[in-house]
Amino acid sequence: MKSTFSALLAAVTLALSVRAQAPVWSQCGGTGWTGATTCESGAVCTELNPSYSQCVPGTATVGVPSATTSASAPTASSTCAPNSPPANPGKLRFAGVNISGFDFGCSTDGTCSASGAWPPLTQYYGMDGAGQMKHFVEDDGYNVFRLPVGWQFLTNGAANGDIDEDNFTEYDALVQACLDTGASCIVDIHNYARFNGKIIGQGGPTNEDFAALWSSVAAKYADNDKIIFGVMNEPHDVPDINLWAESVQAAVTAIRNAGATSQLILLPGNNWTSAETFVSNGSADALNKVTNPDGSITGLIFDVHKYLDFDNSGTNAECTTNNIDNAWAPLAQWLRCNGRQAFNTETGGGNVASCEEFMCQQVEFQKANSDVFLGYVGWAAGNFYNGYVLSEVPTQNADGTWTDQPLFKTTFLLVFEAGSFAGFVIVPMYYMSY
Ligand SMILES: *[C@@H]1O[C@H](CO)[C@@H](O)[C@H](O)[C@H]1NC(C)=O
Ligand SMILES: *[C@@H]1O[C@H](CO)[C@@H](O)[C@H](O)[C@H]1NC(C)=O
Ligand SMILES: *[C@@H]1O[C@H](CO)[C@@H](O)[C@H](O)[C@H]1NC(C)=O
Ligand SMILES: CC(=O)N[C@H]1CO[C@H](CO)[C@@H](O)[C@@H]1O
Repeated sequence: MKSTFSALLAAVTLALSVRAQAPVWSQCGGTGWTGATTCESGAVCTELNPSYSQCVPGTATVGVPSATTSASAPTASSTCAPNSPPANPGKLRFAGVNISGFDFGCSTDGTCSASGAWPPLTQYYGMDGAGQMKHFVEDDGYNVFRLPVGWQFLTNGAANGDIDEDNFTEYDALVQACLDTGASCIVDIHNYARFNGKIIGQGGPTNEDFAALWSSVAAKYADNDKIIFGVMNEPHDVPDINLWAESVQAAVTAIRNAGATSQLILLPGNNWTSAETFVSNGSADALNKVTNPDGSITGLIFDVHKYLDFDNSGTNAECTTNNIDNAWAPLAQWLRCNGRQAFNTETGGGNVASCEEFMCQQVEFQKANSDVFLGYVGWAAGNFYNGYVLSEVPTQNADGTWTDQPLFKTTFLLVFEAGSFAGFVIVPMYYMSY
């Protein structure tokens, strides 16, 4: 009887352990984790931080419970090392918001209608983007703004690098207002890898045209180390990723040769710069070959976007994911293995509870992996009206003070603040839940 029971127990245990094999890249341990703690063949459960262990590709002993794997780096037989985040990640280098307006009228085929651009500056009859940025820095402690603008606006419609000085003066007023706050300022060409429907270097403007644009723009800001050059917003449906990498290379070379030798440059991949498919889509390998003129990769940072709604479109109020398992964890692994870093320059959600929860988890994960993630920039403030689903536009009160949108005030801000977890008193539970 006893032996029969033992055999049965063994069989049950075996069945459980077989069923408990987690697929590669999925969670396999961490604070409060009750799911599978062993990984399927070819992956090893690796502790990324005390609250999150993950199945990482590797040939180390399969089936070691995360509890005994400890915080040490994965065994030498895994595909790369080191692959664990720093023990004391500190805080993210950047956090901030997009200040939208000069990009209005730009559609996803790279057509930017002249009548659409609307400077988010009161002197040009827009909203008070300068005041918003000042508030975000002085009252909230944010330190980066992304300033989207259409190529057509800068050149007054020309598909080359001939800057229209009158139009540039308007855009530069926003850049200078940003710089005046002491923050870093991302100059973002918001053209989806295109100009009026045609793809740069693949039927549209040549790489030389694109380089000329960046040469002109970079020359304006070559002496300012607070400027970050965002090569292109959200390339998508680009047929040849390797040709696109050549276009990006042309921009990088132009920026550096214009005298902007030390600033950060953001390199965008295909599929709307999706963080989720940056590696699988081939963007990572293609853009990993882009270098500075001296052959180094100093200051070359991958640009990735990720929204939290069900279709990653950033058009729905409700959030359905923290993007950790599908996007941030595998991307962190790839970046670490390849000695690279990325910057999440667009993310966001509605000002609702689901977004506060998931955004908090996403940003906390990024912070725990701040060796490979520079930070995040929320979408969006600037010229949006309050009814806009992802509005992070603060409201100015009668006494001149500002009131932030809920998501921006709670989730973004509290997570950004230095190592302290005090903020989670106000947003409880989220930290522990992944
Ligand atoms: C350039 O600026 C002028 C003046 O604001 C504006 O009328 C024009 O539409 C701009 N050009 C483009 C292509 O946006
Ligand atoms: C990458 O995504 C684009 C769509 O943006 C698609 O056309 C292309 O086939 C994808 N490439 C790979 C390797 O998945
Ligand atoms: C683009 O990325 C999204 C997730 O961000 C993914 O669902 C979709 O399949 C990707 N498309 C391609 C063509 O890779
Ligand atoms: C997700 C999102 O808010 N996308 C916006 C990007 O910017 C354009 C304007 O350039 C908006 O129309 C989109 O809604």
